[in-house]
Amino acid sequence: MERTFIILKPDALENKHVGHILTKIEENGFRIVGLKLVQMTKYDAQKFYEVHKERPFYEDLCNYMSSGPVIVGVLEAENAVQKWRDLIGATDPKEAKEGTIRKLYAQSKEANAVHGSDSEENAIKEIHYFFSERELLP
Ligand code: FUP
Repeated sequence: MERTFIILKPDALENKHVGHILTKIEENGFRIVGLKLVQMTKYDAQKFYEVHKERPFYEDLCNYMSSGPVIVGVLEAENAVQKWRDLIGATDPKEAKEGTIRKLYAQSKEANAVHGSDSEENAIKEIHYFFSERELLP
């Protein structure tokens, strides 16, 4: 079984899409092994998105991700990383396929409802950034 790291972003909470997104997670056979509400500081966001620090959107993205509460979580399934990325759809909701979470609930490339790790290696790093071992189901 593989694990992936997810974030329900500030727009998902603001627009009251949390229940819909959790339903999608359950309907698609993921096991929720960690889930909690977090208010990121700007520093938290800068560290989390450090790989993007040279990109033009980095500053705005870090401000956005620390602008309100988010829900961070850990999901488990076979091929969880790819399975979650398929379910969330393209970064830009205009390009996301019908039925994907971003197509249904995202507002823009920045306020795009959810995050998902892009590799198993990054999933492990991201999980450890937000969760201690005792916060996760075995
Ligand atoms: P994704 O893996 O789909 O979340 O997308 P990326 O890793 O390419 O981008 C990371 C985050 O940067 C996205 F979730 C949203 C943000 N972003 C922007 O704000 N503007 C852009 O043009 C591209 C990405």
